[in-house]
Amino acid sequence: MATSDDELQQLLLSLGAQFRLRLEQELPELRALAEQLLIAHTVAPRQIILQGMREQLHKLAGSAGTFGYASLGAQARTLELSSVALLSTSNTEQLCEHAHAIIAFSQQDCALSATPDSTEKATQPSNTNTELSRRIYILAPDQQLGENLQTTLLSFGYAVEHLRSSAAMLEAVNRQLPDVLIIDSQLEDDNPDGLAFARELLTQLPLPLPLLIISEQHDFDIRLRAVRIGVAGFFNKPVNFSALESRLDSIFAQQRGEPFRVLIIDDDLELSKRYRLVLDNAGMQVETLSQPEQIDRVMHSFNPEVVLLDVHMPLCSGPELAQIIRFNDAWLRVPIIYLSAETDISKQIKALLKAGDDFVTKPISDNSLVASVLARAQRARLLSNALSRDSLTGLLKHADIKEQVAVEVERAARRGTSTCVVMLDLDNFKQVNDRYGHAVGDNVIRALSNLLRQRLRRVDSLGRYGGEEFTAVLPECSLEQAKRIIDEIRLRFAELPFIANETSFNVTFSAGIAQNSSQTTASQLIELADQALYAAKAAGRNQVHCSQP
Ligand code: GH3
Ligand code: MG
Ligand code: MG
Repeated sequence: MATSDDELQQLLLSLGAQFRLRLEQELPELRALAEQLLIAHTVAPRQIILQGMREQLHKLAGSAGTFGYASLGAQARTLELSSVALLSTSNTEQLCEHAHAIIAFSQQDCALSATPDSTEKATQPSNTNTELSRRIYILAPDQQLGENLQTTLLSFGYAVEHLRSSAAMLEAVNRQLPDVLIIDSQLEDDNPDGLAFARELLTQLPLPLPLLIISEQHDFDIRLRAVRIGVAGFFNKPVNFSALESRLDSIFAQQRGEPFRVLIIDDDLELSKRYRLVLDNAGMQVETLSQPEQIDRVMHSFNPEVVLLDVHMPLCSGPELAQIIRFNDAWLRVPIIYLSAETDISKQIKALLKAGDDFVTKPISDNSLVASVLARAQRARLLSNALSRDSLTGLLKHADIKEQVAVEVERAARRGTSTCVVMLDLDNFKQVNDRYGHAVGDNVIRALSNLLRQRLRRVDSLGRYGGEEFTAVLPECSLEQAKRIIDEIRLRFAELPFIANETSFNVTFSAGIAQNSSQTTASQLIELADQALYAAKAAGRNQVHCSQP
């Protein structure tokens, strides 16, 4: 794959930025674990919490250094070791001390800890946005447009500031970095060229930020200029707010991404170890396999999104193994990249014709390996998401969330942990559609799914169960915790203003929660949660009920 140095540099930069976003999500998760540890009074839950901490810290320790967070990585390593050391202790004082150390660690400023040179850091703007809302700055001279866009995006759970001049934008960016910039191509400044300002601004930022342009102009030239600055979206006026919000959503979906799962099959153990290290460092999750006959087991248990396959192996060749993989319909979509010292083009083509999608010639530089795998993995995930995710909300579809509930219920049964299932339904939603139209109703559905996504943890799964009905499964979560989280989301949602026909209105939802016991099956749990939801509706709506175990 031909990738220029500049592109690679960009890629590595954007990986760095993605890593920072990951930190912004993971540090609060660590903090939450530490808070749980402070209130856990018996051995078993303490051990589960410490294990969870250990896993998260281990990942951080392994990857932070590569992305320029050396000191953070070192601190994570120390804390990881003390988490392990405390696994068998019952000394409450030590555990409290550890929890407080983790809380202090989780509160550090991600943007600041990134720069190795401490004198440089002080002059850089910091992003202290540790709350979960994404921050958006809009630069648009038009007061009405700015306000309307602001209100709409607020209702989707974003933190939004509307600014009317480039000076105000610079001031805001220096105060706190946003997650996304939206800039009008025509300003009312001394220099009215919004794109020129945007380009200049992007070069000054300490990390690459996604940029959307809104514009009165329709010509090819302006769009070409926008592409050349690297914008993530271009919207003509009158701006279609819902299209713009969808774009934001897909930008954040990419950033939220779980690490890509990559399987390396090579009989050269040294080489696969090295590849593994490189891909690990780029934030991917890697498994290696040196015995081709184990392919089925690994494909099943690891479920890779990309397979890197050596061509010459003693027992069977790469193309043969690729064909065996393709025998299974479930794995037809997994991209297979051959890794080989073979430079004979005709042999490469033969291998590709048998099965497989791409060829990478050994030796390959670390950067090109990361770039090749990343490009394939991103495409594969987009495709797979397009098939299993609901197009309006991006959440799992009915069948997929049901399957996820089953997976979590089984896992909880094995581990003896508590899992909660939540059923959630918008109140009197028919009226919303009747009064304001179906399109506005769609926006409400999307706003709720956004809010749920932002408020729930990364380990929680969320699906659109039906039209205006959602299902969430919260692993390792007690009934009380689930009730508290969902109630908090309920209150926030009820406060969100929606606008239609120049008026503002609010919508509420009701929810039912059920907790697993040792015998409950996934479908029983969904049924129990549904009954609790029904009780919440019957009791007057806008409330959360728990199924009584
Ligand atoms: P309740 O409080 O009892 O849940 O009242 P409700 O009006 O919400 O309940 P009902 O189930 O009778 O109506 C659900 C409505 O949701 C009916 C349907 O038109 C609407 N709906 C379902 N899917 C969608 C969708 O994708 N978009 C929009 N805009 N509306 C939808
Ligand atoms: Mg309803
Ligand atoms: Mg309904």
